[in-house]
Amino acid sequence: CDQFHWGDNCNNTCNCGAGAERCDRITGCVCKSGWQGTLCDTDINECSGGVNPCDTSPNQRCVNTPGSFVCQCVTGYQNVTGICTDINECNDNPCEQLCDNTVGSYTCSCRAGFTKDANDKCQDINECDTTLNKCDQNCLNTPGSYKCSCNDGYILSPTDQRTCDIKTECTTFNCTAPGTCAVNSDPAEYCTCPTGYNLTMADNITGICKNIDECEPSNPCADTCTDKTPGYECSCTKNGTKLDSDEQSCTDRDKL
Ligand SMILES: [Ca+2]
Ligand SMILES: [Ca+2]
Ligand SMILES: [Ca+2]
Repeated sequence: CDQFHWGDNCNNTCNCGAGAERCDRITGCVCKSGWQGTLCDTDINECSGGVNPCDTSPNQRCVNTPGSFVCQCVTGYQNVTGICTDINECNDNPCEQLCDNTVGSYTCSCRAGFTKDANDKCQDINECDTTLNKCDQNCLNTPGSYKCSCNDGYILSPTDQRTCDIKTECTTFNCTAPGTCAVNSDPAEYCTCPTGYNLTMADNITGICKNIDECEPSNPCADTCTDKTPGYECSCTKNGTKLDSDEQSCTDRDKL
C-alpha cells in the first residue's frame, strides 16, 4: 500500500483525522493519545470519565481540549508551583476603600462614616441629616465625618465636640496684665483695666492697660505730684507743711 491506503489489497483509503499519528498499512489510522475513532478524528474527553485526572481539590477543575486536557485553577485561585492557591485580590486594590481578602474571593467595604451603595461605591454619610444630627447647635457635613459648631456666645465642648456651653471665659481676647478679660452678655469679649490704668487696644483683640500719669497735664496735688503705677502720690515740700488727710492738700503743721 502507499501511504494513503491500507488493508487487503490496499482497498481502504486512510483519510485519517487530526488525531492520527500515521496510517498503518494493515490496521489503518493509528491515533495519538487523546484521540479515538477509526479515523482518529474524535477527541477523548478526559474530564468526563469516572476518574478526574486533575487534583480533586475543589480549587482545581479539568478542562477538555482537542487531543488533551488541562487542569485549571478555579476563579479566585492561581497556580503556585502546581498548587491552586488563593489569590490575594487586595494587592491590586480592587476596592474603593477597604479590601478584605477571603479564601477564593475578596470583599470590599467602606471606612467609618461611609456606606456602600448598590453599585459598591462608598457614599459619605450625611451626619447632619435631621435623624442623625448629634450636634447641639450647628452641624457641618464632611466626607467621612462631620463637625459641630456653636452660635456666638457658646463654645464647643472640647471633650465631646458636640455640646455647646454658654461662653463665660474669653477665648479670643488677649488682655495684658493687669488687665482682665470678661465676656459680655451680647456675648462680646472685652478687656478691663484696674483704676489708674487706661485701656488701649493694640489691635482688635489685644488690650493693653497703660499707666495713667495723673500728674500731667493737670496736677491734682496742692504741691508736688509723683506719678505711680498705678496711681500717684502728693507730697508737700514747703517748710512747715504736711500732707492733709485728703492726700492732696498741704496744711501747716502748726494747724494740725
Ligand atoms: Ca481531550
Ligand atoms: Ca482571595
Ligand atoms: Ca459625613
